Amino acid sequence: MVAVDRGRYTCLITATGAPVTAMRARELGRKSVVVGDRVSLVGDTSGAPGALARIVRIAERTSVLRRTADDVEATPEGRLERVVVANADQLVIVSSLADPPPRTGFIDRCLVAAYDADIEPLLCLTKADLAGPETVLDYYAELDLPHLLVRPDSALDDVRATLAEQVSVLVGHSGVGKSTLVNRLVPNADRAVGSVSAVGRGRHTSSSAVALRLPPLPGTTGDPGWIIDTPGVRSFGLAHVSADSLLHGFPDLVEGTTTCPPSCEHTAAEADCGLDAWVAAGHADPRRLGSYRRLLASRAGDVG
Ligand SMILES: Nc1nc2c(ncn2[C@@H]2O[C@H](COP(=O)(O)OP(=O)(O)OP(=O)(O)O)[C@@H](O)[C@H]2O)c(=O)[nH]1
Ligand SMILES: [Mg+2]
Repeated sequence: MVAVDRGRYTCLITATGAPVTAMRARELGRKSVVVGDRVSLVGDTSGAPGALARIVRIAERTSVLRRTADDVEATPEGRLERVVVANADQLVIVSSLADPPPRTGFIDRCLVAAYDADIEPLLCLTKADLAGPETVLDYYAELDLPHLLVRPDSALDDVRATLAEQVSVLVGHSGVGKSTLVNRLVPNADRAVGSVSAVGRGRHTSSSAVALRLPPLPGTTGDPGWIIDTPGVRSFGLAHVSADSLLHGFPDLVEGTTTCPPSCEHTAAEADCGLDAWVAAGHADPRRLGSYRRLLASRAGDVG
């Protein structure tokens, strides 16, 4: 299933790639169908104008990317339906280097979500024509986090190679250039692109997730992969991730907890938390520890 609009699901037939419009069949019960789901269809699967098939089964998912709109409930965007994508292999965290500026706190949250969903994270830094990536890359220096740099005139060969044979989902703030990138990668994608001036006033150019098949790579017959464009988000709520699992988003800190006393919660209030010594010894960036502890605190309801 590649797109949904007001209860009408666009599905592509596996063998032919032909689009079919479908609705949920009653037998699905309360199960939601999300972009990326592999589904079984019955009824009129001709794809003719006006034809409507029914989704009767959702195949077991290899991954589920969840986002909880937990910490922005007071804003209109916070009440938006959470973004959920199924069967993605790669989480492409899109962050512009300027306009809007990068926010490592947001990227850290996406990393937690990726590790929690068992999806490989990839950092995609856009608008490299406006600012350099050094500050962001320095922050992630201790992490084995692959990254791509995108500028309006870059050839995108490295991007295409990284997306090949994968189902990749783009996530990021509004205005960072997700749809711009998708339009460059997929001719005829026709994703609406916004102006950055609208960002911050709660305007999102893309309003729903869409999966698109990437065009074949020149000179190869391999699977070029799929890319899923999603609407911009203000925050990446992690209420569904347990406090223990939060640490998985910080692989640079994990080893530092081996010297912690039993049942250490790793907060700043823990007198003997091993993470303080780990950072003091230069094994990890103190800003990463700060970010981890802010996440722990926001889960406990101390900080927004
Ligand atoms: N200078 C510069 N501008 C860019 C680049 N990529 C995108 N933009 C501009 O950034 C603005 C927002 O781009 P979009 O692609 O609509 O951003 P988006 O992430 O899809 O935003 P939402 O759909 O709201 O989540 C547009 O005006 C683009 O032209 C880039 O590499 N450099
Ligand atoms: Mg967009």
